[in-house]
Amino acid sequence: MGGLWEMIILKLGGSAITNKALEFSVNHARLVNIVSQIKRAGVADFMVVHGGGSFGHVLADRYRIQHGRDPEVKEQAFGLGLTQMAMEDLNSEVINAFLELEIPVFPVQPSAFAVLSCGKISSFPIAAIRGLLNVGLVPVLYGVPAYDLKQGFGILSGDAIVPYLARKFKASRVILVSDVDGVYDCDPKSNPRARPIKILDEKAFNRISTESKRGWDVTGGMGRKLKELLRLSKSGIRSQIVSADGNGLYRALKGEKVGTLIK
Ligand code: ATP
Ligand code: IP8
Repeated sequence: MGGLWEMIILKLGGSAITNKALEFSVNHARLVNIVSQIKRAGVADFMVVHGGGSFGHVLADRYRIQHGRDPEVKEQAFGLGLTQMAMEDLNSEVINAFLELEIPVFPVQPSAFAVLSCGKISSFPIAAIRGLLNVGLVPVLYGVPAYDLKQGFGILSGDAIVPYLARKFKASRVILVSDVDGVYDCDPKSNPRARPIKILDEKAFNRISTESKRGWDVTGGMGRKLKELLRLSKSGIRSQIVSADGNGLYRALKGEKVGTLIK
């Protein structure tokens, strides 16, 4: 790594890299567009976290994994493994897309070491991630089902991993890639008259709606994401939400104020 620490954390939203309306379907065009822009921008120090989209969320919802161990849910323990495997399938697709463009990524599976307590991170060692960065690799983490001290197991969202890593690695910036080109005053997918928000602070957040039609999102959707990012901005780390289509990610990586800035 260079002398000046310019760590960027990129979250590839499940809404961007999968086809939400189709179970277990990767949006290859978007994935390739995202990775090409990262390559073109020539970023040096960064790590990637991706979400679940139509892979993890569908199964987590089916087996109610986010609420913890529940004897009422048929074959729930079996569902835990299936959810993890679905996330590994999606992670393989993401890893391959980066390797094809000769970006030296390395998959890091958080359920192997993360411990939750009531769905929140209780322990998440970062020695291996730091080491991988130091030898020039780009760690790629992802949302997973994970062991939980209080409820047996739960879901560790990529949206919780992102601020955790951002604080630990004193990230300079966080960029989230989505299937929308930023935050609006309500879901632009259900309201064509939704108005874009350029800068989102606490006050603006309290005036917008983050209700979404996506029935099987188990980790809180846009509302939870924005709460996490507003909290992060209080620690001095700014984030930005940009579209996975077009060249918004490239422009954001180059420092342009595209999409929505959270501060
Ligand atoms: P995943 O959790 O699978 O990783 P993601 O991080 O890409 O997905 P979602 O949690 O699906 O993102 O949130 C993005 C979605 O939020 C958009 O597809 C949009 O429909 C919805 N949404 C709801 N309210 C708003 C809003 N006010 N502004 C913009 N998008 C919104
Ligand atoms: O999409 C959730 O991660 P997220 C992962 O980042 C699972 O919230 C397994 C549902």
